[in-house]
Amino acid sequence: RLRMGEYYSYSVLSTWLQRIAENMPDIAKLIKVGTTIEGREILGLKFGKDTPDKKVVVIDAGIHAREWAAIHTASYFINLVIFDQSSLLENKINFQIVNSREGDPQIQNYLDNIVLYIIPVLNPDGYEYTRTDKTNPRARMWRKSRSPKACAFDGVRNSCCMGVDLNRNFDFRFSEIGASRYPCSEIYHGPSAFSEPESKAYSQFLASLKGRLEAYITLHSYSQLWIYSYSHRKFTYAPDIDETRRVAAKAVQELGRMYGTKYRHGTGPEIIYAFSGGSTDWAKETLKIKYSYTIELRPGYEEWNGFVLDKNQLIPTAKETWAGVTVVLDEVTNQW
Ligand code: 0X9
Ligand code: ZN
Repeated sequence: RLRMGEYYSYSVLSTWLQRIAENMPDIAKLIKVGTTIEGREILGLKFGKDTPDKKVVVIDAGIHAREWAAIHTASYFINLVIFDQSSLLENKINFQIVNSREGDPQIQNYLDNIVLYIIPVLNPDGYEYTRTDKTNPRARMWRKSRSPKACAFDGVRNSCCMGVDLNRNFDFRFSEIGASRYPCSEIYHGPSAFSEPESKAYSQFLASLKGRLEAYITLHSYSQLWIYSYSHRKFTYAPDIDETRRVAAKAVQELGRMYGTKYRHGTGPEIIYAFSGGSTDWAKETLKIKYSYTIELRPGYEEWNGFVLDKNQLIPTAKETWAGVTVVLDEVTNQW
């Protein structure tokens, strides 16, 4: 078990995921989404017995390198699921129900009824780069992937920079709005949709679940927002927007009940800004997912540099987010 409330390197996280899968094969399976530009494996865990009729929920984090609180939150979710499950297993093995903690019946219910995937770091190259901040102070604020330099004439000179904003590289209204064609921009969308191995592999992974994928949640930071489709233009919604809104409203209410953290919900242009090429919009449109949410975790938008979240806020952030996420999981598990 990893002690929560800390930040870990990608290699520690990867080993942790592998160990969980090795030691608890009945609970978790290791999944390999793909390989990054620098050769790292994008790993995740699959929970719940897979039968073809079961609905699937996918939760990811870390598509943006500097959003460490999101990566911690996804790791916390994994810990939550395996801890409750393993205590349940121990009970079974030891035939010792007395004195030992029962597995959380709510989590047990999820795993009986759905297949849950958690991928804690979609952009491990970027994440590892942000962790070199001891020697390179600017690295902590890196957002993009670490793809090789690309160049473009910006009106003054030919500028070359590394990295693509993977959350602008999905094939949903690619390059239309809120994205840049200049490689030195933080929101550089890349040369073409799915030009990057990370976003391409991930889209193929999600597409392989088409028809069964009922909810897709991507964790970001920060601003305390619960965002749904579509983001490219105001007043542009999917047909089931009322249901989407209803569940989002309920989720932020449930989230706030724990510590009073205030979230707002809405589409991108309603509550922050318009942009295109993001994962949730692509998933909503292409895979026709019912619940497709981007969650911007703590702190609030008034904070100046909220990407660096104090360690003592990590566990509360993860806990309240789980409370919100359970609203979505409940909708999926209780709908037949
Ligand atoms: O710009 C982004 O990619 C997200 N914000 S962040 O500060 N984490 O970079 C915005 C995601 C908004 N999502 C949708 N409007 N779908
Ligand atoms: Zn982000």
